[in-house]
Amino acid sequence: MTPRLGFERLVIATHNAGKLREISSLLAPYGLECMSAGELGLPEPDETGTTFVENALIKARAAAEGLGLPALADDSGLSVDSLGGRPGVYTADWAQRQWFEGEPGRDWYMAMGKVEGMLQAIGPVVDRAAQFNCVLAIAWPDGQSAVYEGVVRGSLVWPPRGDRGFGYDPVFVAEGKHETFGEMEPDAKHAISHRAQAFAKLVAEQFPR
Ligand code: ITT
Repeated sequence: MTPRLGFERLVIATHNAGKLREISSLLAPYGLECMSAGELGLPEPDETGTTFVENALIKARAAAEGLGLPALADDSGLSVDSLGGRPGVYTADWAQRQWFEGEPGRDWYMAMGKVEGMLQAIGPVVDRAAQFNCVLAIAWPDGQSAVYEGVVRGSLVWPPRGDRGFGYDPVFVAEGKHETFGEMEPDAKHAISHRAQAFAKLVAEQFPR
């Protein structure tokens, strides 16, 4: 049987501020006390897996074991059909680590440009279909775990549009939409995103009515 979260403290095992914002807002109605691995000073584990599931479990388990509390991790990424699914699990790695006004971060504009450059190198007419995947993993200090997956299909636009969201949001338009994730209201993204879909499965199992 899948273990369940009680009304307890939950560590959100991410160091990505954009993800933390979205996960905190998705979790807000469920009455858990949430803390992030970043604010608790937990180091980032090496993401040595080759799948979203493996990496999500690595992050959730490292936090649950390190802090003795249940932990929720997110491993996600952008997979572009014409690039054979790249960058996929390596999505974050395609953005160089940089310092922005004294804060560590990544250069997302450069990463979006790299994807676009590879698409344009294929030729003037190229399939721009892509998807975001998200795996949410919960790990408990006793070694139990559960995983939930979500996908949203769409296509890539250039140049980037919108300064809401994070990461590759400004170049991704979900199927049936016209605005990029970077232009959408946060609630509109939450209604359809890969993370929201994984979260809906988590809620169905962890917080059944
Ligand atoms: P943590 O491991 O600390 O959670 P990370 O940024 O390293 O943070 P990932 O390894 O899962 O996380 O990398 C996923 C990358 O995919 C992330 O950095 C974003 O650039 C991108 N990504 C995932 N979900 C996204 C979304 O909703 N919108 C835009 N980009 C997204």
